[in-house]
Amino acid sequence: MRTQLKSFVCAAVLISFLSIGVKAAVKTKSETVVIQTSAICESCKARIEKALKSTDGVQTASLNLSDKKVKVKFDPEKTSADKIRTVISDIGYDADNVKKSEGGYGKLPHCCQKPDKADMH
Ligand SMILES: [Cu+2]
Repeated sequence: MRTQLKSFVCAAVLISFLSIGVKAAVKTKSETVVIQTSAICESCKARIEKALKSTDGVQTASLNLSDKKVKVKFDPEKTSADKIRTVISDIGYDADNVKKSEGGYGKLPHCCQKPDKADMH
């Protein structure tokens, strides 16, 4: 009788641990990354946020113009911080150590083009 009770308690504890584990797994399907961009103005902000929000796996994206950092919440099963940097680079902005793509940069309005220091000579 005692052994039965013991194993019942063990099973109950195990089951509750398992369900906590499952809940935790569901919760961690969201990661946040903060990326330094080369945005300049409101329309840069809108352009970057729009491109990110239409990227599969991105949940939220908000760019702060005072430090030009974009905070992105994403599902790590669908996308990654590296892919997100590539999206930003493709539309013409630097993203951390990923340099802007020339193609994307050329399509930006002039006021939104921020030349590299090396290009200014
Ligand atoms: Cu701009």
